[in-house]
Formats: sequence, structure tokens, C-alpha cells
Amino acid sequence: MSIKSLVSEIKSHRDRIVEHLRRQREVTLVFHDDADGVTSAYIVKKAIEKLGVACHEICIEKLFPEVAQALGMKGGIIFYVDIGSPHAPLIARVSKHCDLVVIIDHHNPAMVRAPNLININPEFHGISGEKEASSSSVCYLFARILIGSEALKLAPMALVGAVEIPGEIKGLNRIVLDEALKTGLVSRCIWRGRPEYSINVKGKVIPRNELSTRLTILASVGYYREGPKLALRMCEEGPLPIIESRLKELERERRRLYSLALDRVVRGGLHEEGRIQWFHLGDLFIDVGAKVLGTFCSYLVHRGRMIRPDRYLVGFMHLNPKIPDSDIRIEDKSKVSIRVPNTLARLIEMNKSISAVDLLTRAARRVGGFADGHEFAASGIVPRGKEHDVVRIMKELTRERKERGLDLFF
Ligand SMILES: [Mn+2]
Repeated sequence: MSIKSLVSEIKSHRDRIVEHLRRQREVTLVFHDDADGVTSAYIVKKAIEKLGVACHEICIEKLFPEVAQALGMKGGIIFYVDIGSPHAPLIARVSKHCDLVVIIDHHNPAMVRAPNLININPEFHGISGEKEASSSSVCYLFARILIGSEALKLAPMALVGAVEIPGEIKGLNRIVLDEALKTGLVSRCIWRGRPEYSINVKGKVIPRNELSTRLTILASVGYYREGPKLALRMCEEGPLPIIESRLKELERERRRLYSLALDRVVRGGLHEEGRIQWFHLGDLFIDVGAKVLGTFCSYLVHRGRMIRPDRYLVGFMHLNPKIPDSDIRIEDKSKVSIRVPNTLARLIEMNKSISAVDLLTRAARRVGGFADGHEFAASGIVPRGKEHDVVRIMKELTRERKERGLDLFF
């Protein structure tokens, strides 16, 4: 189990993928709305275009079943990058009409066997998708095998996606770093007092961390304002004036929305029920990507004096039904985010309280929604109008544990 085994798996699929690509004029490329997703999409797009096939890119914030289903009905070839592996069984089920579906991801994968589905994930080969391999690095490996040394020039962008994985650069990301250094487009630099790497994009040199932040802001805050397109363009052409001014606009917009939302939460918008403290922003964030709700919750946990440190913080907002660059709509849904303040985090670490992801996944499922995430942060989608049921179920779930004697501190 190693990088060698990941390489031989990709090699084993290569001829079949090329054969399928040669029969198509265009493929659909679905990617996640952050820097890892954008750089993954950029790398795969360049490799596919090299083979003379065009790409139609669709950026999504979550793997909505409606999106997978609508794309599956259209058939053809679909690539999912930095998204999809955990939902491979669902994708397989709704993609039966497709010639080929290729998932390249590093999130915890679910195993599924379908004749037209390829699920490339480092976790299947004993490589950690949280510590050693970003999705961009796996996509780079894929491109390197698909088009050979022509892919070398894509290594710097893979290194930008790998910013998502904190700490020392190791495993597959390390191999990508070595390849990126060979291009002469990557150099060592000091960033915030630490050794880091700068990337040269069309003559403009920029620390990879800053490039990564900008790509994420474009794709998420700018989600409904052509942000994902501009982010892909930034991978090709670097920080152009038009992109820089759009970024300033988005930063301003985010600050404005944060202060309106904070106002609402402070002025009676924060409700407490059992161990849940929650708020609902309605349509306030409807024109920015739903990821902004999660970052706002994190901001509240760190800065908001009204937030109790021993309770789950839960935020809701109405989800904009549009999926940009497609005719797919996600009607009547709300986005929910959950964050864990510090006192509660210690209890979860000691196994004395339920993790954010378990709590939200169970509550969302009960109302016909879905969720994913980690111990201290998670998010999900629920039917609009079911928000208060979600709160009530979470209240019950946290109380249940107390009665079972797990929460010694409450
Ligand atoms: Mn990722």
C-alpha cells in the first residue's frame, strides 16, 4: 500500500479513459468551491484539453443528490474532483446512463463497484487524504499519467491546492513539491515568518498561501458572481487587475454581510434550547456562497461575546436555488452549519459529548436532509421549514446522552 500502488491503479485505467475521451467532444467537470477544488479542476481540465476534448465546468458547494442525478441523466463523461468519493454509491446509482464517471478525491471514500465508475482516492492505497495528499496532488498524478511530461507545468498549481493540508509537506504532496521545484516556477520564500513557497504565474510571483486564499474567496464568496470562472482563470493567468478588483469587492461584501448578520444575532436573533444555541439568517446571505455561513459561525465562536462556550452553535440560512453554469436548481432548501466553542470541544475530545458531525448528520437525516464534516465543525442541507425540527432533534440527541451519563459536566 503506497504511492506506487496509487500510480499503478491510475495507469491501469489510463487507456480506457483516453479511449472514452477520444469519442467525446466535451466532458462535464464538477469541482468543489475551494482552492483545492479549483486547482484540481484546472489541472484535470488542462490534461483533458490536451487530448483535444473540451470541458464544461460546474462548481458545487456540496454533492447535492439533485445535481448528481441531473448530470447522470444527461450521460456522457463526468469528472468529479475534490468532491464525490464519500458519495460514490449515490453517484453510481444515478449515473447508469453515463459512458464513464471518474471521481478523483481525497475525502474519506465509500466503496462501490459499477462498470462505468472509477473512484480514484489515496485512502484506498493507505495514503492519508488529510495529511499527505490534497485532491490537487492526486489530480496532478492523474494528469502526469494521462499526458506525460506535458503535465509538469501543472505541478505548481497542485502545490497551491495542497495548502489545504497544514503542517510539513509530506507523502504525495512532497512528490508534487519536488516536481514543482523542477519547473523553475516555484521558489522558497518566507511567509508570516515561516519558510514557504512562491509560485510564478505568468511572471507574477505570489506566495502559494495567498493564491490559495484568493481562489477560495472567489469560488465561495463569489459563487453567484462568476467567481469559480475567475478562479480558474487566475490559475492560468495569475492575479489580473480585473480579478483583484473583484476580490476587493467580495471582501467588502463579506464584511458588510458579517456586520448585518452580527447585528441580527446580537439583537435577539440568538435562541437557546437545551445545549443548542442557534440563529437563522433567512435570505441575508442568499447572494454569496453558502460556505460564508460556516465562516460566519467560526467568526462568532471566536469573537462573539454572546456565544456560550459550552453549547453547540448552529446557524441556518436559505439556500439560493441556482447552480451557476447549469440549468439545475435546488429548490426549497436551507443550509445549516454547526461549530463547537472551546469548553464543549474539550468535552468532545474526552468523549463526553457528541461530535458536531455525528449530531448534525443524525438530525439532518431525520428530516430528509444530509450533512458532513468533522468533530468540531460540520454543515448540511435540510428542507426549508424543517429548521426548527432540526434544533429540536439535536436538543433531544444531546439530552439523551446526558441521561445515559455520558455528559458528566451537565
Ligand atoms: Mn480538498
